[in-house]
Amino acid sequence: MKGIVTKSTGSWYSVLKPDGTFIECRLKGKFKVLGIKTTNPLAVGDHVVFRVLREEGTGVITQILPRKNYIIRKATKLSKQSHILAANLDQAIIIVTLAEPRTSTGFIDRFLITAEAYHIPAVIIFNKIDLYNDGKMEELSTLKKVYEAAGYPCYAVSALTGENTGDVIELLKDKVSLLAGHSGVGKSALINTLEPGLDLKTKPISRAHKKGVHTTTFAMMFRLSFGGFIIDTPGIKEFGLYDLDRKTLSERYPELRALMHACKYTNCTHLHEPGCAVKEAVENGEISMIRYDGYLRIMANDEP
Ligand SMILES: Nc1nc2c(ncn2[C@@H]2O[C@H](COP(=O)(O)OP(=O)(O)OP(=O)(O)O)[C@@H](O)[C@H]2O)c(=O)[nH]1
Ligand SMILES: [Mg+2]
Ligand SMILES: [Zn+2]
Repeated sequence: MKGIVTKSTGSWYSVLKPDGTFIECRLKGKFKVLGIKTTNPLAVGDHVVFRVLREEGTGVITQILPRKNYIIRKATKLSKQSHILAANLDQAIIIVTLAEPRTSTGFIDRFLITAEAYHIPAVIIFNKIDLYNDGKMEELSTLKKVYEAAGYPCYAVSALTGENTGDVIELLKDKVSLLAGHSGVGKSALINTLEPGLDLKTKPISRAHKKGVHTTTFAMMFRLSFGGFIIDTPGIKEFGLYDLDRKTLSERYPELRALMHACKYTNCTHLHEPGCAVKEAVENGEISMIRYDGYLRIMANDEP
């Protein structure tokens, strides 16, 4: 029988069967998928073949079907361990906030770079807008412009008041979407607002550290009543780039990619070469300084 992995905790996987019910399964033998070294051979969203053990009422996964795509990260920038967040996605959504816990543009960019590397459409949702003062609202409008110009749809919502969450329903409808972001940005709270029946656990951020307290502890996929699936994930602190290649990094920036053919040198790194169309576009404001600075920082040294 075929099914979809909706939850993975240690050695057990919840698998959604075609009839809409779930079965707890174990994995049979050792699986090496696509030769990627990861801490998890199977991820939420994986399509699998399983066999039912009648007596136990559980199942054994015997095969992982080919993945349409997947999104992977390193535990930290320096870590050798990598982790598949989810597989077979229609879109990857990063939830961020300019309130607490604040998300840096560096973190956003790393997420977007990874989504680009795996050709998964990425979206940014700014949450907790009910807490933004005038200064933060201005900052929001600047960042929205920056990322929309780069080609990423941006939403600004409040999971608390429900403001603009109707637009998010349109975004999610009939798609498989991943929600990722720092702990405490409101991933689970947003899902609860969109689908109140789920009643996912949420917790206030720590007053002392102004950070989330890692309430969600494993990734889980839910069916949305209005159509589609959503994957809630545990908060992540850092988004380490798996398989970073500086030679092709600029191809992971849509707005740089669009200009690179106009550079004088075909192997232009857009750092210091003469006749660089990217640098020119940064200088005349067509490419955002925030994005270009972030590109320089990753190129320079903060990755192994
Ligand atoms: N004011 C305000 N608070 C919010 C909003 N969204 C979420 N929160 C609060 O932020 C806290 C953290 O929300 P969670 O949904 O638990 O955050 P999470 O991203 O799922 O965190 P982890 O599961 O730890 O990764 C909770 O106290 C929420 O009530 C919002 O739009 N406005
Ligand atoms: Mg959560
Ligand atoms: Zn260039």
